[in-house]
Amino acid sequence: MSNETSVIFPDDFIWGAATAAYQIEGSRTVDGGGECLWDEFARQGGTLNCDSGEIAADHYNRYPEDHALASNLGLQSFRMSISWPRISPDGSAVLNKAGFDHYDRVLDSLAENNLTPMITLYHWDLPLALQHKGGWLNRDTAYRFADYAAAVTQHFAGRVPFWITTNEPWSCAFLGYARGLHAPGVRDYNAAGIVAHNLNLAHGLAVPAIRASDGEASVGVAHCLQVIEPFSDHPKDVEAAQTVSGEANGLFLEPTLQGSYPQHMFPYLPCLEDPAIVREGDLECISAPIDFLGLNYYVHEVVRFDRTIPVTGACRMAPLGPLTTIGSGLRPDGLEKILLMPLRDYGCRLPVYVTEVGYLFNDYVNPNGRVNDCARIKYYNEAFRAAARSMEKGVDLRGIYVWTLLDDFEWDSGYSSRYGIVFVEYGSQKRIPKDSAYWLREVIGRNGLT
Ligand code: IFM
Repeated sequence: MSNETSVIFPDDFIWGAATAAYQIEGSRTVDGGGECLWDEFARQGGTLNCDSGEIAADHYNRYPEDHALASNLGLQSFRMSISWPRISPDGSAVLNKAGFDHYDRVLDSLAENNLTPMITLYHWDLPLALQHKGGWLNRDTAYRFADYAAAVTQHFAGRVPFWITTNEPWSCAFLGYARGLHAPGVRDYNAAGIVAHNLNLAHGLAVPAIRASDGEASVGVAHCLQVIEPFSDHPKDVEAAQTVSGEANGLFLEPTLQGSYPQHMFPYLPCLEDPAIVREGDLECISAPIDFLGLNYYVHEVVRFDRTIPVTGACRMAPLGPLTTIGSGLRPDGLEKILLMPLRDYGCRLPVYVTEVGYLFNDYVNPNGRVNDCARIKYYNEAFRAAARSMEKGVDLRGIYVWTLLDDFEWDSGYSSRYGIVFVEYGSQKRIPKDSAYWLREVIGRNGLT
């Protein structure tokens, strides 16, 4: 399939772009929609400059234009999420018809533009009312999620070939509850473990609910796997790296694929041995068979032991290798490693989609009116080659979704981070395809790289 210079992907390979409701839609509470925990977190100053998703890229109103743009760029599939508080404004069983109507129109527009929908049911916009009842620390939230998943998939049955239950439970749990960077801004490692379990449970409860509603659709989950290397072969560094990898990878892959939690994490996360948290039957539920694995790739880091770090003693070091303009490490080759991880560690032969891959750069419109993001093109070129190498090694990779179509609200960093292949001039909401968008159109056109 590939040699040093050219790579051709299989004929039925899917090229898509991924997005998330809260990050692009705006119009949060119109048509009866409710607030989510990020609205409150932003008001409380948890995000840069108190930025929020209030307006974002105004995709709620501009989706026809955005779908046409995606289609003109050659994209074949559009990964989006449904906003839980638009469907269930207060998280209860009282559902908002206008929310369903909106997404009916969105699905019509995707069909008109020949874009296959891949829909995520939970991309971090928990209804605020549920957050006030304890959020993901409250086990009941997993059951509320399963009810919402059932209602949504019943309504849209037959129109959506791919359902994803939850997106990156690691980020919700550990960025939101251990590092305090994401909503709701808590710093408590064991609490993050409880949240991780409740999110895993939410996934497990939703799988049969989706199957009962929409028997034809494929059901999966999107995990954000991380390449973690020890700083040295000193046993303390090796253990620290294993702990971080256990937190980011094992805590999610192992219950999904094998029905257990990694035992080496128990000393750091006592909740995993607490029968009130991990109840009888939970792990069977979480390991319900799925049809595909979605993998998101961003993190490739080196970890060393540092006794001053609470609980784990594991310190994520400054990134190695070339840095982006904002100082993050660029390691496109790591995509091959995370794609191989489920196969290597669990013998998993499920179809896999790269449900997100992308990077943030300091993009700007130059005096010619262009956004010359050659660093992003280089990144994607190398990442796609890494994906192709994983296929040669046995991974059943079916498609790649770039993160993301439009510049968007990037959570704690607000509007300061630009990940899109299309530049959004937020004041005017003008869309300007970046050079990477035109490059990607050529890659899709020839279904490969030269
Ligand atoms: O913007 C996020 C997305 O919501 C989840 N994956 C990582 C992206 C980049 O930070």
